[in-house]
Amino acid sequence: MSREPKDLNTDTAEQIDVYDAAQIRVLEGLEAVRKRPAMYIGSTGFEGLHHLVYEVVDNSVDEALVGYCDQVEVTIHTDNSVSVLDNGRGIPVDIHEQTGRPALEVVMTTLHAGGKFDNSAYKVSGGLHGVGLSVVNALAERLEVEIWRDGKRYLQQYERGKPTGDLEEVGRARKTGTRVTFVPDHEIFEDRTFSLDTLSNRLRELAFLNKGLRIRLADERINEAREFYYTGGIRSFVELLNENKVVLHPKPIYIEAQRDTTVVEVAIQYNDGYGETVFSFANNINTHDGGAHLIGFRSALTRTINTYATSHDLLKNLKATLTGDDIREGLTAVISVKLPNPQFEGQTKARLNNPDMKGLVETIVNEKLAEYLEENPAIGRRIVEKATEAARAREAARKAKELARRKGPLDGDDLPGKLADCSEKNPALCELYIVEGDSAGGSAKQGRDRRFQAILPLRGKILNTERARVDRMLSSTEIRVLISALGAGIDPEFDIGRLRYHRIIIMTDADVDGEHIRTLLLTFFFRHLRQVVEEGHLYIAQPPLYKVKRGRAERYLKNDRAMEDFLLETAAEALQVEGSNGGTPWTGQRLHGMLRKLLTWHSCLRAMERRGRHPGVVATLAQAGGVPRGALKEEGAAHQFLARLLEALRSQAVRLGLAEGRVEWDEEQEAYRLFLGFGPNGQGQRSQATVDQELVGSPEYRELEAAAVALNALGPPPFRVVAEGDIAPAESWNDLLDKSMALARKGLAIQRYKGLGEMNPEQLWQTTMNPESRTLLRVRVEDAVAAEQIFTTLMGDQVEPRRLFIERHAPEASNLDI
Ligand code: 0RA
Repeated sequence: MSREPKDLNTDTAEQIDVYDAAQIRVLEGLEAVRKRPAMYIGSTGFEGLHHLVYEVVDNSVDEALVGYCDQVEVTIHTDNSVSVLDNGRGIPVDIHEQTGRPALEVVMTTLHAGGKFDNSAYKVSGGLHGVGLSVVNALAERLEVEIWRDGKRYLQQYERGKPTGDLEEVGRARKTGTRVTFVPDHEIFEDRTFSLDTLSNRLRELAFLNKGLRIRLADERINEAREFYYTGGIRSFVELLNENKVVLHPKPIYIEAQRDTTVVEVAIQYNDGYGETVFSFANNINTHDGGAHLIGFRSALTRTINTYATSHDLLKNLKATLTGDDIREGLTAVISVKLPNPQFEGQTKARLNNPDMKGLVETIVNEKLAEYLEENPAIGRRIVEKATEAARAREAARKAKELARRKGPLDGDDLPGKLADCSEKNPALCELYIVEGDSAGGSAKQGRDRRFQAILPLRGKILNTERARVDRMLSSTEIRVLISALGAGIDPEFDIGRLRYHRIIIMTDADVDGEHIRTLLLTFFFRHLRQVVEEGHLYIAQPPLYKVKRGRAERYLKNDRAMEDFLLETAAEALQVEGSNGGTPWTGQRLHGMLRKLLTWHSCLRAMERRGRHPGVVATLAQAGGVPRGALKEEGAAHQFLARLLEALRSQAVRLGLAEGRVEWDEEQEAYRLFLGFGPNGQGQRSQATVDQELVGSPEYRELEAAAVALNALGPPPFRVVAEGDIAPAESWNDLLDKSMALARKGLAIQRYKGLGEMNPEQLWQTTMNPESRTLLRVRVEDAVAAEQIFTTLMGDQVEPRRLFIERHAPEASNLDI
């Protein structure tokens, strides 16, 4: 790579003109992104929010694809910000001739700034991927880029896409790399809570697809870290998909070939089940709807295995040849292609449409798979045997279905007696509640709006369909009733166009049995009516978790978070907080804001304590006016800072013991740090703490400091919490929060619901069925890999992994959310 120094002379009139013009275009570009964010990131909901992270990570992965980066670290901070750090070459910082601005700034502020600043060998066009860092920047209320390059460390900050200052050189550097930290804009994203599991799944997928790339993910909110690193690449992916299944051959079949700049990779491993699990990717993007590469793969698989079977005379007692369906029974495979200029098509841009990819994949798989089978005849024979069994079973299933049809139709012409149907006939307006048990079914029937809500009570546990072929499945009455109520038939005659309800809502109790039934139903939909899930028709009802009563007034609260909000509101209405400085007491809205800040204070402090920080020191630091600017940059300033902090800590000496401290140079962070030691306290314990750049620069510390500034308005403790007829003194901020919450709970009767049966029809309607007031969870297949595993583990026939899974997830089992 050439890195010739650029001419820094920008003060000619001509250049300023060009710069101004370019700058205006830039701002217009990013304005467009802020006006219509969904056009660039798909949505401003959950998916769009996470897309921001993927976009940043993709840039680091591009750097890995060209061989300059082998580590990426993603961190979710406590304030909803995320940072992505890589050890690539660092985004270039030299001056861009056309604009006279540093390359970094051009990359961050120009839509599709490709070309010279493009490190990607496999550029993605079309779709939502590869929209660039500038889109993330436009949608971030704050974004910071840190670059290590050419022995120097650089920093620049932005707000809503606009630089708040120039790119600055801030120190020396021995390494190279880039770190992007951003806070999604609350004006754009309503809910900014990142999901660790969702990010995990995508990052794990990326680690599989780019073997040798080490991806770490840390969640500072719960102090958890994960690492994804697979030297086996997609082979390891297939092994994971088959984990806990009985496989027909111990190692996946692996094919890899490169033609010009196009790379094709395929990993295949059969298990003894009946399903087919195939994931396809193009340039690291999951092509959910397949496309040319998948078609090429399938056709090569069918052809090669038939050729092999015929030439080795393995189809003796079979009348016809093996069909594609036969050959894909029990197949687990991952196909990954990397090509220049991929074309993505279809509604969700999830199908690869480059026509030559079919032929290319087909040729490669034909050749290499045939070779593999010749060299591994035992495996070849085992695969053919399995497909032959499938062919026979398919014939038996066809007969069973005919029989079942004679027992009663499956297509909804003749509706089952247990179904309480609705009067509306337009499926788009109709809802079907699948309810556990006859008694809850009875309440639901009375409580519903019969115009558009139908109720289907199911008795007890339905059949586990994870390991059932169609013939056995159809021998279960409950399953037949369900299929016929839905009206769309079942594979291979399934027709989503005939689905009678566009909202299918699973409503079960929040106990262990309810969860089991819900999982069985999800298994059935996931394995046999996948399209219903994919098209967003499946939902889970959310009955409330709490009922709160005060006198005769009742409220329902859906979860713990809602409970917390409710208690805050109640406290703000009923209480009055007095400071020691005799100012106006806090009440109403003002008190509400203050209590929120107390909660923030409390939770940030706990988060930092979990990460090994000294809570007493951190609290004192934030309370005593925070960290002066540059206090760790210069030795003299660091000593003054230390003296001030020690002074503040001395007033806490009783609790902490006598403090002493020193200033040290922190090589790693290239800044000074304070080291503090505490002599024996009241209980004779000693302790120590450091205050360093990492601490004071962390988002949760900043949040803590902001909370402290607001809370300092309370004046020094003690405070008084005054309720009707009650006065409680509070000795500290934490004590104030505890006492306020305790007083808010007084006079409330809080009931935690266990089952739907505890509600009468009117309550069930109000809380769970009325479209105006209910919440539904939509079931998504987005996370197909995790779902695959959860179903295999929970529903498959190996007992030990299931026991482990349940043990591992027991604490969260009340909220199993697939
Ligand atoms: C353009 C050119 C070069 C590197 C990068 C972009 C780059 C971008 C990102 C984004 C996140 N991490 C990144 N790492 C690198 C190559 C510059 C050179 O010639 O050294």
